[in-house]
Amino acid sequence: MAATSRTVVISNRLPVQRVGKGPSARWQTSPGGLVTAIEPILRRSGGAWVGWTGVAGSSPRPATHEGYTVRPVPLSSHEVETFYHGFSNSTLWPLYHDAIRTPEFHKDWWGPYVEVNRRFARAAAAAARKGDLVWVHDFHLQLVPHYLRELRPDLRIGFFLHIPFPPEELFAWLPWRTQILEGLLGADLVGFQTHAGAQNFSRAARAFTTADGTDTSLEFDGRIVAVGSFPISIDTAWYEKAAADPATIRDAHAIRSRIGPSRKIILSVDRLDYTKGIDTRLQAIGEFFRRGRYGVDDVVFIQVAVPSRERVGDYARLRTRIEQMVGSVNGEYSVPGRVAVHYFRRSLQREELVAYYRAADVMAVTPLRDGMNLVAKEYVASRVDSGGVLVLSEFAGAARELRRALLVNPRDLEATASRFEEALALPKDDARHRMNILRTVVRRHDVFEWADTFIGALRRG
Ligand code: ADQ
Repeated sequence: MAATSRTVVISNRLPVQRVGKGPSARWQTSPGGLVTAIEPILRRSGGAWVGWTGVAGSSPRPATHEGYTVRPVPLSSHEVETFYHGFSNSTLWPLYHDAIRTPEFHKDWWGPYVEVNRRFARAAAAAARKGDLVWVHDFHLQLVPHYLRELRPDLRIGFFLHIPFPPEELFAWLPWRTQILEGLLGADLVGFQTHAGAQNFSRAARAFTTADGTDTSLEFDGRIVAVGSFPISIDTAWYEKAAADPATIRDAHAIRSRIGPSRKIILSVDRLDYTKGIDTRLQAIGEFFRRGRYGVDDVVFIQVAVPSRERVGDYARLRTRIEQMVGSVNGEYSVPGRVAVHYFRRSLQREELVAYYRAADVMAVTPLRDGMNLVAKEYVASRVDSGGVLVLSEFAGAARELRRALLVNPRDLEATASRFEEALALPKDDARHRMNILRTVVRRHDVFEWADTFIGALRRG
């Protein structure tokens, strides 16, 4: 195995869970997009994955799993509060998503953010061999490139941001804006979901640091930092296979017959997060039924939402608000035996999700702001029958690639309700044509191509 070809991946959460106790304890891969894409690279070339287990307190020793080293980084319960729920989820997350919620700026969250980033950098420095490629992921770890370069100038360091990078005027709010930018500029390659994200970053770097250059190449501290867009994707072949499985087709039929075979289904699937626009979408659904072109005998709206970050106040309030709104739309429009909105607050198995995707006539993916949004791509990949219509927010990164979806401004409730009507009435040929074009995009650009392109660009420099 060539020493230069190894990769060290750093993400806030490890892609594995510790199962069992005592001597029989072992690591088990948790299913997810990132690990699906990156594990094959690590398996092929060896390397390490550095991250937190998700449990506060001391962490297990590094161990070998699937041909690479799993290196846990411990977080204390105070750091979980300040670094994770605080600075990551209550400062950076809202700020980077157009300040949909007001970001909180607290000095006593910043210190732990710095300290945890330094710890991740030290763990990565210990895991990496001379000449390894290092790939740092996401907003929790934006200082890692800088600290890692201090410790290990021999490494090639890449950074990928999964969420949007905000426009300069918004980013300027951050009291620690220069430190964050200098943290990122420690990398050789900084990648974003969209061209706009890359451009926003380069502009902010020129405005708030000594970096100089173009939107794709910055000179900083005597080095060149490449900047680019690398839209993430999904394991398209897995979704196609699952969607074509007779058991999935049976499950999709079962969902339809339970709903009422003559009724059309509008479906949404989201993490329960204010960026996903679930409450705004419910308002649009209310408007849709109010207009009366379609009633509950014709259409049902299904919202599947998996709870997340419930320790953060905004999320707990959002959940209450959504549940009140579901009640309100149903109170207004449901009739005996015909509910306007089905709301499932739970996580579904991936195979179950695919059955819902296959059952849905219209998929409503209407986040207020989203780095990419993989649900949109999963829906398209699952429509091996070329059926279904995707209604997609202009403010999801996915809208840059999935241009033949019915695009919508989710804050325009009238326009969103009209898009739902249009989607339901779209002539079959037009719908199939659009879906086939979307399918070509997700087949050509899957998550493996994404990872190879990023690693290739990092290696080339
Ligand atoms: P998220 O905002 O978490 O991540 P998103 O792209 O919306 O990511 O994907 C969510 C994933 O969770 C999808 O794979 C989906 O199938 C799954 N999921 C959602 N609801 C579920 C449910 N009820 N049950 C089971 N699974 C469910 C961030 C950024 C995104 C970016 C991704 C990847 O915010 O913009 O696309 O990272 O870079």
